[in-house]
Amino acid sequence: MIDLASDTLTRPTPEMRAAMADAEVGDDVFEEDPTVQALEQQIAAMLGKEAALFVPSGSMGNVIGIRTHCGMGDEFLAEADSHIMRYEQASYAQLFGVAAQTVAGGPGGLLTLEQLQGKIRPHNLHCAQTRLVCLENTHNYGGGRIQPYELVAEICTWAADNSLARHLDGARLFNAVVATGIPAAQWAQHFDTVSICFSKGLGAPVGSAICGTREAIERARWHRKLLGGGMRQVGIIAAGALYALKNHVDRLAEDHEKAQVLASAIRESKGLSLPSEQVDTNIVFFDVDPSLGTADEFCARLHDQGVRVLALKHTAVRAVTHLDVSMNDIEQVADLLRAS
Ligand code: TLP
Repeated sequence: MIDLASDTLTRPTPEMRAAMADAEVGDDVFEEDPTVQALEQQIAAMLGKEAALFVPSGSMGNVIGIRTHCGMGDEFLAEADSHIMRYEQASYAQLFGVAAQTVAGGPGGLLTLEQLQGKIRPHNLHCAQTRLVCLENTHNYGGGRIQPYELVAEICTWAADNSLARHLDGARLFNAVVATGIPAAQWAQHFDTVSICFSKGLGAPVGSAICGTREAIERARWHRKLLGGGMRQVGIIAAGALYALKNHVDRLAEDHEKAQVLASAIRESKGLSLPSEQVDTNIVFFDVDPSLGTADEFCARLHDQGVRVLALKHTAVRAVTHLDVSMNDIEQVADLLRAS
């Protein structure tokens, strides 16, 4: 099976496994795991932040990020198709009594400043209080699109001028870094907290980090413990993430090349089309013409031919490239798509 369901599927390479097997460990709830500390220092330095906290998942990183800035009765602004809005069970509401005000972005999940302006609720006892803006970069449901740097800077400046905190779901920030050449710290400087996933394109088996000021991360540590995310000799998995940061960032460019090969095949096919002509990183969403059946039926046929992709919308399919698929695999998938 050539598996393009997600970049979360990657398995640790032999070198990564060796780094994990050799990891020095300690009890991380006591803050005594040297490998976790090395990972936290490394990711904080790469993002130009004072501190970082290792968390089990991107979803936990996001809900902790939201909780760091919002309490009961507060609300945050987020794009309607962001991962936080679509795929995290409204955890901010279930767990912390925080509300969300969604704003429908344009193609690629792109938000503009004009769409956000006017959304901050007045300081009035009838209203939830708007405290935070969340952005996602790259935007998963938007097809891995990069939120343009100038726009991100403009939105965050506006948010700061209006006393709103900024949280970035940077699950795939390094894809944006590699694709644009804009360093991670430059993107991150506009945000109070940034959550980064090691278990997506970077290829580690488990883990994310939330990064910010020392003070924000101290609060985040309390919220992580509350959620049951305080882990013990977790250096054994942090070592995989540390290995990924040192060895798997630049290679994301290869995943982007593979996505371009898929995009070209889709452009040449009769029954498939790209909703937005642009494919920026490692995620390719494509529409399936009704003459080929539903997206589910199309995926089932590809599955029979040895390829897994996901029907994430009724008429659209997502393919994600990653380090466990070779260019040869991708050429095979491209042939199947081209003939569709
Ligand atoms: N995304 C997964 C699925 O949940 C859809 C995937 O296969 O793409 N932020 C973004 C932008 C994400 O894409 C994801 C996971 C998360 C956060 C959550 O990360 P985890 O799965 O570690 O909780």
